[in-house]
Amino acid sequence: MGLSTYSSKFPKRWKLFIVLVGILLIVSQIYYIFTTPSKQESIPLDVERSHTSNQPMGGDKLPKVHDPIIKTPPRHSILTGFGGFKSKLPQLQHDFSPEPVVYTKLRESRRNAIKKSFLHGWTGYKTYAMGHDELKPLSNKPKTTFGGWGATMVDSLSTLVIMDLTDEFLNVMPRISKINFRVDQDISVFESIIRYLGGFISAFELGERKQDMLIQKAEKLAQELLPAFDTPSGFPYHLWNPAKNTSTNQETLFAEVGTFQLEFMMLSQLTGNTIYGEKAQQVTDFLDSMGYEQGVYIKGLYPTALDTHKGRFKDDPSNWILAISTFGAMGDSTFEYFLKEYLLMDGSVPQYGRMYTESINAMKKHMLRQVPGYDLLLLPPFDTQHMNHRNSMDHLTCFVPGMLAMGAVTFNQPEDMIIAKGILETCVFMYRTTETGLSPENWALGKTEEYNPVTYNKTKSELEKLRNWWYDDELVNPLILEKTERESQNELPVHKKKDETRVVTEYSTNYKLPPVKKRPESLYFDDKRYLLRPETVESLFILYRMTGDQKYQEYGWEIYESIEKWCKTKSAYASVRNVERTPGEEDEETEGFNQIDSMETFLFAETFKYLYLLFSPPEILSLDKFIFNTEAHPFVRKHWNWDKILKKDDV
Ligand code: DMJ
Repeated sequence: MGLSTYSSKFPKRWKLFIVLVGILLIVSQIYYIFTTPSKQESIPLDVERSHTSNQPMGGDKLPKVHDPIIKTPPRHSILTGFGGFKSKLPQLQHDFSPEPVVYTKLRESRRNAIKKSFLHGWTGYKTYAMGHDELKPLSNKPKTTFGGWGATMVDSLSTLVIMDLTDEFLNVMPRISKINFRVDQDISVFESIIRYLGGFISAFELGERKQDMLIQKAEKLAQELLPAFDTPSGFPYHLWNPAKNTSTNQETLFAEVGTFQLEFMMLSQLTGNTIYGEKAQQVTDFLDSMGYEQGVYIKGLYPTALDTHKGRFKDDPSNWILAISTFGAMGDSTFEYFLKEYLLMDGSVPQYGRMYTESINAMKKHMLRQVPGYDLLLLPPFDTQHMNHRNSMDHLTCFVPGMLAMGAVTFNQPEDMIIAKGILETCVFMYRTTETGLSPENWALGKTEEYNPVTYNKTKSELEKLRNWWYDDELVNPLILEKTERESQNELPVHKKKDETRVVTEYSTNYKLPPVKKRPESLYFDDKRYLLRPETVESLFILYRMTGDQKYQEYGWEIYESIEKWCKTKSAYASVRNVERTPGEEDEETEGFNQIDSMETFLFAETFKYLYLLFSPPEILSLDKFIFNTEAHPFVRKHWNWDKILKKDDV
């Protein structure tokens, strides 16, 4: 019997009833689809962009987001990362245990205090210098330092999102949309990339890709900068004039040729235009291929000064500074980007990991110095041509502990974690030992010795004592005792084993840091200014997130309190002239005492952000879900598709 015959036997009013029920079911289904919240763990990120020409290249396609931005509870916020992402690499963050309520209260009160400080500086900038690059925090005058495009405004964007300052974030959008990058000025390619380009990309992502204008601005800026890469070597010029399309000099620095790859790779992903990522890869390949003929004397330890036309490091035997390799000013962030590129690509490009480990192994072999009897490690510049070390270290080098700690876990190098902690103790010591509790810009230690894991952090008498068992027949070789302990540990499940990098989280509301040790005799300060720099708090944030050791939070809080005490001005925050100087009887305590009329944009982009994150719940901006560019702008980790950019099977 056919369906039609069957249905024709149905009475008319039943037919009508069935049709009505059908319509009701369809309508309720449609209503359900549009009103029920997504069951995915996080807000979908891969929203199709409204213009079709530049589709994102990421693999995971998800529906549009309809919720209002930012004000979503943390668990479902983009700040907890891309829900579908699980890295193939080892987990970086410590497994934090749940917090007791009293501790949460303390942590939150500190986090709020830091947000208030950020707002104090931000309000000053808005009041006196909105749209300019910087505010001079004593004279309340604007200052042009980076093209006049509003560097503080753009560098603050990702922090505004992270601190849940949605209105402030939205209020600056109209100004940002008006920025014109084609100026007749020499602008720094490096600074424009890390502060502006990184700022736009990160804000676009953290704003859940709702502000298309941000990615359009990023691309506009990158288009202005692309001609600066048209050099014989492919290394970008140090300075570039977008209006004249020229550069005035052909010299550049190691840090400047290796600190655009993350931003350019991300830009290619987000716009679909592969040119940026290709440029980035070309430069990395060129660096990778450089050897003795190009001025690299030790594999992995690249010197500082480069010639963009000749495509080699600068070489002049009479100028000792040229073959210097450093993890501080002028070298720093290229080493950082080797590791972070490896992480961004989730380990799929071994080249970056190899380049990173080559550099770190050479650094450990040649550059690292220890201070007898202290847990301090010094990482001074090294003359790769004459094989000798310098005595000084700058605050900029203090990003290294964070980098080394992440590398230690990524490449399973436990010793790197010990070194990270040692260098971080040095950086923190430079804060804790001064009158103001702020670190100098540069310090030197006359008496150091080569880093030696066997004798590191041991005094002469401790070393002597360690051998006492030799001469006492009653005593047993400590290694035999240790072995017995190790054997008993082996019976424990893996996650309970004692391990340098993972300790049980302890939460105390009354944590007492040990008093600072006496200064080593040979310590002196080359440059006593504190310029509001972030590197030490950056490493404290990373080390805290990786170890769960509360000591790092307490160090950070001390630093924050010193910034509040000595850097705050009526309108914002100022750099400090001399970290050793506090008002004496002879000093009139006038406003601006010991302060410099300068507030760099990284105070907003980095220093306050890292301090805030140090006291945020650990799932916010987890190291396993985000990569921070060198200016602390977070980029989302996910399974991007790199094939189109790299166009090769094995790099
Ligand atoms: C920042 O602009 C970046 O971190 C850069 O890599 C070097 N240092 C400054 C802040 O000190």
